[in-house]
Amino acid sequence: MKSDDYIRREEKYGAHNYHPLPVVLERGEGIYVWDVEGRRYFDFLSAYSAVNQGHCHPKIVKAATEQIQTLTLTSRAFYSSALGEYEEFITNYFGYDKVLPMNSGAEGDETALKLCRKWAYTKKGIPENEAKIIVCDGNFHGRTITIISMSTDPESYGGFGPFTPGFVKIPYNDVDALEEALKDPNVAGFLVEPIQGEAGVYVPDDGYLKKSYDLCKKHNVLFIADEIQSGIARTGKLLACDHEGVHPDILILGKALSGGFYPISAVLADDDIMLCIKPGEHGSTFGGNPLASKIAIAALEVIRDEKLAENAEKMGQLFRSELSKIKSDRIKLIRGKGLLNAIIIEPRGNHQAWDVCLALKENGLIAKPTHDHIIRFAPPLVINEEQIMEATAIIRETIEAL
Ligand code: IF1
Repeated sequence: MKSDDYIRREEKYGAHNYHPLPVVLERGEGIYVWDVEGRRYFDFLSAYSAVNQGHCHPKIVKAATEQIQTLTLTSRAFYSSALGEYEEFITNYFGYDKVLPMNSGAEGDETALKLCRKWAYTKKGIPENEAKIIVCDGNFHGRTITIISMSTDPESYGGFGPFTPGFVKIPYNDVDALEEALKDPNVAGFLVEPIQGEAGVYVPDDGYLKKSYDLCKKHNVLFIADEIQSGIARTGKLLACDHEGVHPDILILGKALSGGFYPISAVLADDDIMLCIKPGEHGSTFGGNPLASKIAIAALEVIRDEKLAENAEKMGQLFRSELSKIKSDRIKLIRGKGLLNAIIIEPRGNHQAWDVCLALKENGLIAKPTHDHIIRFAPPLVINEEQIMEATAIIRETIEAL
């Protein structure tokens, strides 16, 4: 079978909820993936930052293989020998009392919302069913009904109503708007992405997170950070909040928590918040299973042992400085932090970000447009200097040839 055959088969039997770039991948190693014709590509998406550790990292493969032959799932009806080890490891790693393990990122966000509401009624004293959570315009937290109820993107929420109430939407990167919204005594939490991914790698002003955190403290409101995409070394620190010394009240992790092996998400908080949820009030069949526990430990060890945050910082600076040398009026702006970057394309005729991504693919680098005019560049964090130079040369030649 050729690429076209694989594509036609997916079109025929799969729901049409995606519009993938026409490349059919079958193998990955480190920063590279190979298609079914054997062509190699630089992976500049990293599965939306889920494979920060690089594809099929041998240490994670080893941990997963050992555990998959031993015990994969017990359910939470019983204890397992692996879960406690993982819970101790991850809480020490991020500096929280407790963790609540889930699977997808959306479940992590849902868990954080439920935890925040429970805290509002049992600790803050907000009247039952009155709690509000502040969210930001342009947010992306996943695809469930409650999460799209927070969305301001018609593509995400359109046609899927009725929606979950209890959210207040304010502009992102706007401390004054937050201060105003916090005047409502029924506000329980502020949910924010430290860098907005889907919005187009939108980096807020320096100080935004710290000022927001301080305002939340002043009003006894929980600061909830969705670090599913920005966390786990992607932006040059372990967490994007670390750039401003902010320790969120509730931290949501996903994606690279598994190194791309398996859907693993986690919500971290201290006891006064986490213990608001009692036995039987929340959970999932797969969350915290032995396989996930061992994979997540290995994935986080790789981040630490290979100093991937430091590498993301260094390689990110090199990447942006190389991109800034491109002589083309088609690039309007380069922005990002660490190895979470984007370029804003000046559209010309029918040539949009999508066409640039098609041309990049032909030249051996795959990346994904977000909106019509933005291309996100987020390679695995194991990338080295030589590979950055090679990849930026591809990007330069592609864009200069347009
Ligand atoms: C898709 C974007 C990335 C996320 C944050 C929660 C979730 C995500 C900050 C939900 C998921 C994804 C999912 C992916 C596209 C994608 C994405 F383009 F939409 F914005 F990464 F940049 N919080 N992000 O970014 O996690 O339930 O998917 O595990 O195909 O929808 P999930």
